[in-house]
Formats: sequence, C-alpha cells, structure tokens
Amino acid sequence: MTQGRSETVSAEDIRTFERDGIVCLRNVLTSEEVDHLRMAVEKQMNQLGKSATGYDFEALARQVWDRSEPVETGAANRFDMQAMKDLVRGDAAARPLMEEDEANSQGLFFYDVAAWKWDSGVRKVAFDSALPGIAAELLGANYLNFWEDTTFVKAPHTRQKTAFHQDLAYFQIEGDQCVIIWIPLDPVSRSNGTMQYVRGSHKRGETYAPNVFISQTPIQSSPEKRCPDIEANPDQYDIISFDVEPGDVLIHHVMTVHGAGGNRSGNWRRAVSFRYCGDEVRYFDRPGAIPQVGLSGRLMKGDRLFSEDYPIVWPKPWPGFCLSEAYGIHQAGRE
Ligand SMILES: O=C(O)CCC(=O)C(=O)O
Repeated sequence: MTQGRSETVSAEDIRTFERDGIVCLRNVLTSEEVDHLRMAVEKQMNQLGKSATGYDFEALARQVWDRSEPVETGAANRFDMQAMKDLVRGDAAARPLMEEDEANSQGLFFYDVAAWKWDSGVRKVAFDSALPGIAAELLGANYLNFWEDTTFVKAPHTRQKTAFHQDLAYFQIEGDQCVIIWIPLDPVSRSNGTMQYVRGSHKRGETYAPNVFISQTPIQSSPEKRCPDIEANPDQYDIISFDVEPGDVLIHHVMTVHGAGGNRSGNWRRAVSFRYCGDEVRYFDRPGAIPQVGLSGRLMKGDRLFSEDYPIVWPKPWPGFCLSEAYGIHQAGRE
C-alpha cells in the first residue's frame, strides 16, 4: 500500500461518505485484528465495578425509571451517576428509550473507554491496521491523530437503546475533520442493535448538545441545542442502517446524527469505536464535553493535537512501520 492511498476505500466510498456522512466498508479488518479487540473488551468487562471507567447504562436507566436506589458503580468515577439520574428525572421531555422485550431480563449496556492506553492489541488495530489510512483518505487529511477508543456492548436482551446524538460536542475539539469508526465484534443486525444514521445530517450545519445515551436529555453544561427527538418521529428522517459482520466497519462523520436500538436477540452485540482527527482539528476545552481519562493536560485552546495523548497515526514514517510497537517501547521506558 502506498501512503495516502488505501486499497480498501474507493472513489465511490469517498463520495458516499461525503454525501451521506456514513459509509459501510466490508472486510477491512482481519480476524486476528478483530480478536485483539474482543480480548480487550473481555478484559474491560471483567473489570466492571473495579475499573474507574466501565459503566452499565442499562442499570442506570432501570434506576432512573424505577426510581430505585442509588446507582452502584463500584470504582467507576468518570461520571456522577446520581447527577445523571437527577438530570434525566428533571427533564419533562425525557422518557424511557427501551425496547419491548418479552424476556424482559436484566440486560447490560456496557460502556468503557481508552483501552488503547493499556492494551497493546487495541493499539495494534488503532495504529497499524488499514483504519488510519482509510480515515485519512475519507477526511482528506494530511495527517491524523488518534483521539480515543470507546466500547459499547449490549448483552442479549438489553432493552436500552442508544439515544440519537451527534458526536462533536462530546469531544474537546474545534473543527469537524473527524471520523468515528464503529467496529462490530459480533454479527450485528436490526434485532441486536445495529447502528442507525440520519443520512446527510452532517451537512445541516447544526451542533447538538451531548446527551446521556439513555435519554435525549442534554448535558446541562453544554451551550448547544437539544438533538431533535428522532425516536419519536422516525418517519421524518432518512435513517439508514447496515447488517454487519466482524471485519466490516461503519464510518461516520463527527456531525452525523446516529443512535442504535437495544438488543432484542439472544446474541451478544459487542462493538468498539475508534475516533480519528485530521490536521485541521484544534484542541478546545468545550463546555459539556465528556471528560477524558488520563490526559497529560498539556494542550491549550487552539493547539494542534500534537501530544502523547493523541498519537499521530498517519502517515507512517515509512511503509510497514509498526507504530504500536514503538509506542509500547515508549510506555515501557516510562514505567
Ligand atoms: O454502539 C452504540 O450503541 C453507540 C455507538 C456510538 O454512538 C458511537 O460509536 O459514536
């Protein structure tokens, strides 16, 4: 592969991405790469209750709507869940975004972030797979920084939907040269919560406040407007979704509005999403953006993302260069 041209993205894919704000690419990751991610997700899930960053949003939703006892989050301290509960309960327009499910079991909507910081397998895929080249090409970026990975798992019979939202205002960035690559680790279709995208919504020129995933309720500190209630009026929107297999990826623009159904099936729906920013993006400590974990704190408003927090993953110093290994040496040297 020559630098700047990816063998897995065609001119038609680029047109689709620019027009729709979403493109599905098939067979991009190898089974070994998918396995690296599965193993990292398993480790994250085993740490639920013990890690600082792992949450079960289905449990939060149950407590919001059942008005039950405080949310038990163990060692997780990234969010103030009681404040989230109060926020949703205080929102007159909020309502449960739950699938009807006969099994009505206690599902699990697992959420975690930043496995790249401690897992070499995630770094291998984030830095050294075909993904950085594809992202750079779709964005027309000269270079690319890796922003973060996020894990979204819906266990069998998880009723909680992912509320429709737009990603920009979740991130401490200015500029929209950014893509999100959603990577299924199981076969995913409508029945177990494939992603749904409002086609062309990246071109509306509107920024929406982040919400709390279980409800459209906006994060209070964001000055942006509330995302329209797409769940209540799906026919008014051009919503597209894709049945995907492990190895496929769904790539959306940071302004594209998207959400997902719950998992009504008896199968798992594990996914990881990677976020990449191009050279036009600048750091901006955006009010209402979700706090990131373990940052060096070196970047100021208006800075390029040059920092150990956001490694440059494209272009490579030379073809075949293995950035994840170099990063591992850098990390080891610091311990
Ligand atoms: O997997 C999900 O349910 C949501 C994923 C998402 O919103 C994202 O990757 O930006």
